[in-house]
Amino acid sequence: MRTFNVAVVGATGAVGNEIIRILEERNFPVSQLKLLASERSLGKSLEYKGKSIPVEVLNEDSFEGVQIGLFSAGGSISEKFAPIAARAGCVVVDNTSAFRMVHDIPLVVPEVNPEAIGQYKNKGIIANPNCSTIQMVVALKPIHDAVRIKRVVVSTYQAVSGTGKKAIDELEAQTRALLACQEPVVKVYPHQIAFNCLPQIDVFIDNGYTKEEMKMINETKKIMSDPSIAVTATTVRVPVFYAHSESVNIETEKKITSAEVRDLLSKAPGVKVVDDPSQKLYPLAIHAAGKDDTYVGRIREDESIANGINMWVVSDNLRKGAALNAVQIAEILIRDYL
Ligand code: 25A
Ligand code: L14
Repeated sequence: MRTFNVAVVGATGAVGNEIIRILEERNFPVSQLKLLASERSLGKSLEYKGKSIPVEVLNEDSFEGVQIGLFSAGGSISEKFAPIAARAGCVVVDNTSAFRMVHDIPLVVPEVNPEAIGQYKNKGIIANPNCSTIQMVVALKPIHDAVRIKRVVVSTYQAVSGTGKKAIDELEAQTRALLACQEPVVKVYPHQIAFNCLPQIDVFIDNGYTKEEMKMINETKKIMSDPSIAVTATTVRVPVFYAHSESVNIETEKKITSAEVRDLLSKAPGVKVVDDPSQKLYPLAIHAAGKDDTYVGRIREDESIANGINMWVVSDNLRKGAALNAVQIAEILIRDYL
């Protein structure tokens, strides 16, 4: 079997750690695994397939002889180092927002637009979408193909792990402090996250939306190759560690019943329908955490309009929302192109 030299950039972060686990679980054909992070991680080692691999400091020579680079060390690191890696002949799958809306860089969810991967040849870079967008389009695609989606109204309930390790630590520390009647320390988020909901993810822009909301709007159109789909989003941080939940309201061109949606989604790749109100069964973040699928439930017709559907969509934001999607892209890349 052919094997590949793979670099993980941001290996010590929340997403990087998950990438290493998923390469291992899926038996990705790795010949040499290179773990890259900043000077802060120098001296650390991480486990891969029972072996301890030292973390190296990312620099301009890190990509010699590397065929695939999986990046999640933040947008500014990708802006600088992804083109350097590409010039060294390494194909980059980038988890940050740096290149997602660049017209000749493909933005890929394998269940939705795997054919776009071939466009990696333009710049040597493939962008991985935002976590909230990925799980939503996995559920939307089969419905769009069947009855064309005209408009989507989505509200998210996002876990803190999306922000990285420091946010996971902050939710834990604030929860402990408050339960011990102490003052919570607020550092990562603009307000206390423990026992609270924050209707702000990323920064605000001039139109009153946040950048996270605009990512969902713009990325959905690009991945579905349909700029005519109207999307509006409200993204909310909730005190959950792992897995994002979303309330998704859809207006379709042709009528579709909730039974038909249930049937379509139960056959869709990457989706599991969990939808039995009589048994109080619906997707939950605590069940989706650590899993690969996108779970859909609470499927019902929107009785306020002629052709509408409501559903509840849950997936692990570090897995399908980031690391797993990136590794799935790399699997198609080596199977069809490298
Ligand atoms: O800039 P963005 O795009 O908004 O991204 C912001 C953050 O989102 C996460 C990731 O956080 C990123 O930093 N992220 C990225 N893509 C994501 C996605 N698709 C995503 N989250 C969800 N979905 P993270 O904490 O999970 O990962 C950070 C990793 O990046 C490495 N890194 C940072 N600067 C680097 C670098 N690598 C190379 N060169 C650089 N200049 C970082 O390694 C980590 O692997 P590290 O060595 O800097 O950190 C190791 C440990 O130290 C902690 N830490 C981080 N910053 C500080 C710190 N400790 C002290 N002071 C700091 N300033 C980390 O928590 C880690 O445990
Ligand atoms: O655009 O803080 O991929 O939950 C994903 C995680 C943006 C921030 C991205 C979070 C990031 C988001």
